[in-house]
Amino acid sequence: MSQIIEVGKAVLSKNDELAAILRERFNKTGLRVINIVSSPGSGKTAWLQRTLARLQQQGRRGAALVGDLETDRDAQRLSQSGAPVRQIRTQGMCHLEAFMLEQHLENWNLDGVELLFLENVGNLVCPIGFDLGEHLKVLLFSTPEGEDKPLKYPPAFAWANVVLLTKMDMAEVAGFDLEFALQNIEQVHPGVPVLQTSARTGQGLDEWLKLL
Ligand SMILES: Nc1nc2c(ncn2[C@@H]2O[C@H](COP(=O)(O)OP(=O)(O)OP(=O)(O)O)[C@@H](O)[C@H]2O)c(=O)[nH]1
Ligand SMILES: [Mg+2]
Repeated sequence: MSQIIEVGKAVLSKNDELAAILRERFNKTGLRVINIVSSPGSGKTAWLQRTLARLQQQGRRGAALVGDLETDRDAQRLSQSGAPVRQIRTQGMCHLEAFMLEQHLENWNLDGVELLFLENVGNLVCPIGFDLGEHLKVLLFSTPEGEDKPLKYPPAFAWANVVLLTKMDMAEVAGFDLEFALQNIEQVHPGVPVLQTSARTGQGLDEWLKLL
């Protein structure tokens, strides 16, 4: 049993070492990196499509690296913005790790890119333990998932620097109790900023871009 814990620690510290190297590299080039985590289907790709399109309009440059177990469907969606995009296929792994970033950043010219978005694998548990050298940790939580998710998955909410409540356009039809959800987030992570957003209507996009 103790050996299993030691192996786990070793894997994590190896990841942390590489993440620290990546962060230093990002800092040297001025690239700001944003790690986006949520359960599957909370709207990470839809929100990034909106974000990348708006950045393009403003003459700012964003790029995205997106992780899924299989397919390049999300990379195809994100590429429609005209931004540089790469897909990571994790082949069964439920999170991104620093070594995957290192591999996929190789020979990728990101000159002039200001913001690199990492869309993590859809999962509220696994990605939390793996530093990717990011500067900002963002957790998405969609209204149809239910108000109790912060209470059931506290590490994910405690991890985040900012929480985005997504699919606000569906709140009413989902019977979403906004006040209760906000209370639960506050209970798990007091003071964390929460943005109310919708990729469908664009709600919250200005606030989000200001924050970035
Ligand atoms: N009504 C509504 N639907 C949305 C919104 N954002 C995303 N969706 C829909 O929700 C579904 C999942 O959205 P995605 O953007 O693929 O979610 P994701 O988090 O990237 O999913 P994975 O990458 O599979 O984890 C799609 O059918 C989207 O069209 C929103 O703000 N409002
Ligand atoms: Mg996605």
